[in-house]
Amino acid sequence: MVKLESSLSYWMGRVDLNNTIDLVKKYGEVINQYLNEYVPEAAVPEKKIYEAMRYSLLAGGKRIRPVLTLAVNQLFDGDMDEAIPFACAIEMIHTYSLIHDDLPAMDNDDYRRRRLTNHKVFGEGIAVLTGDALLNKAFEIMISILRDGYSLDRKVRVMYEIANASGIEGMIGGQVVDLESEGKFVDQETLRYMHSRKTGRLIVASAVAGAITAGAGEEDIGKIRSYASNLGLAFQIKDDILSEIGEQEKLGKRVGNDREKNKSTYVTTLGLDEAKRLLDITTRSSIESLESFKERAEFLIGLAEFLLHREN
Ligand code: GRG
Repeated sequence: MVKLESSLSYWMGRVDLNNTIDLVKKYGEVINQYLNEYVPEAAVPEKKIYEAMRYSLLAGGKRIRPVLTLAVNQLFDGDMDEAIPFACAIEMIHTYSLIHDDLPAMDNDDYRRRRLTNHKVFGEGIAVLTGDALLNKAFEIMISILRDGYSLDRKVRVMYEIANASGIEGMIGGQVVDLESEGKFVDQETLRYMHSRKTGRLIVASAVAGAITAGAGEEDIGKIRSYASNLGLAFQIKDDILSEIGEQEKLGKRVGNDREKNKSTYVTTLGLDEAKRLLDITTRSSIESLESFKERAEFLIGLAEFLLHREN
């Protein structure tokens, strides 16, 4: 366990990242097992859609969002079984967004998660339907557990968080701003607006889902919301840095795409050094929100640091 200290800078670099990585893997394995069961292979005339869903869903993403849900649930001593369906639903929504984002009508990418993109393998029609099917499945799963186990109120609240974060006030809204910004100079404020919706809101919903399923109080939910919103911003800044100077082999997708498409990113807007500085500040701010949880927050602190140093 790490020693307690109120100063944030004390925490940075003191969490054993190997422990963090081990736990990310463990949570990730649980998620993979459930995803595999939620979307099985099927010997039906429409088996292609199952195949296409599994192709992208089980392609080995980092599972950061569902891991956050489970980890926050555990921080508040929740029952992990109650959080798993929501964690899986979130990963399905995230995967649908990646499939649609890769389509020729959007980012037109050939590689994702170290594989050819969904439309490159199954064709654009099936890829559109695969995204739709994953989004639908996510809600089917959440609705199917409404009557099981603990409080209906809490579950409905989690569903609302997830639906709102994925919709026009969240991911889709941010994606629209992104599409409309192509080829234009975008200032830092607009970048923040866009990314807090496009990437940030689902990351916040993932963490908040963990807190609500565990029955956390409002003040604690607020702290988790603040942690995750800075974490989401840091995640995006890191993504922009990796898109510029990452290694394609490690990233599993092409590098330099954003610049070629004339997209404004934290790197093109601020420059690489300033983007790195902002990444550091934002990561520290995220960790700061966890201060009152003391050593119980060790994994979430490690996760923020893990994302700061990630190479994919
Ligand atoms: C099409 C409705 C719609 C939305 C698309 C999230 C998104 C909105 C597009 C993804 C484009 C992109 C590369 C965004 C940058 C941040 C991001 C979400 C990266 C991918 O998430 P990771 O790194 O991916 O968690 P893995 O594969 O590890 O799950």
